Amino acid sequence: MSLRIGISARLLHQPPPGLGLPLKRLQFLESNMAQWIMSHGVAALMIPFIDKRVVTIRRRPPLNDIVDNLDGLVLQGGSDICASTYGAKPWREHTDSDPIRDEYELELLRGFIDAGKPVLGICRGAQLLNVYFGGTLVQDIPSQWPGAIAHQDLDRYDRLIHELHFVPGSRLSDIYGYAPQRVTSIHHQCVDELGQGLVIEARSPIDRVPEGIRHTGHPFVMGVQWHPEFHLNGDGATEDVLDSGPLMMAFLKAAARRAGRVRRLADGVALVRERAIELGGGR
Ligand SMILES: [Mn+2]
Repeated sequence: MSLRIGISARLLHQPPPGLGLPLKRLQFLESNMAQWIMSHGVAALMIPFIDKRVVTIRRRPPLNDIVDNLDGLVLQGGSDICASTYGAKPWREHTDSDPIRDEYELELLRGFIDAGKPVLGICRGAQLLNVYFGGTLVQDIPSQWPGAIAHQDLDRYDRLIHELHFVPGSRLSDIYGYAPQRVTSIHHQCVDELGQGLVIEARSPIDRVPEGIRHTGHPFVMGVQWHPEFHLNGDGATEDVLDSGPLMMAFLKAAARRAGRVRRLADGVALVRERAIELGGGR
């Protein structure tokens, strides 16, 4: 059976008029994300959000059941993380943040990290990883990071591209080498104080804005600030950008390794038999 990769949902609590579902909450998966994962021959499955405050939902599967059925987690990008989620005051009165999604994704993260399964956070997902491990965020790069280059342009969207350098000795440099790369940039927040056990893997070279983080105590817990899934549009919008394939392959290799370990443990009898054959010098 192919690997199964869970993806956290983007939440739309109040869909705009015209979508045909007024007053209904939507959860969605951005198409490029599904294509990026499934083009590697594995299944991508969105893990829906369940509102614990809705009393009519009497039973929901425990988190462990969901995690047991999946081999890894990808966190989609999206709205800002609430400043209160990491104990900060919001940088302005009205922010594009969603405490419900924070709570939902932090719970998923806990499940996958506790189970030792690989996690890949994209954009907001990278920031959420930092917050999960106790880190903080720069809430608005343009107003709070002197000398910062443009990391977001609402008109150009995924056509905004900047340079990327990998940190010496990083896992990303193992995957990609040290040549300067070009990546999409659609964010106005970034990692500030690093969470416990995390290291910076990549930076935007001109302003030193962190663009990749990794946890050193887990086989594969990584966050990238760019959008690898938008590097495959094939429409000429994102030419000469970093190849997204090797990053997905590294993530999936970690997922396969973790899944293999579990299978061997579950199938102890077969393992013992294999060892007996080896010891007996049968082969
Ligand atoms: Mn950027």
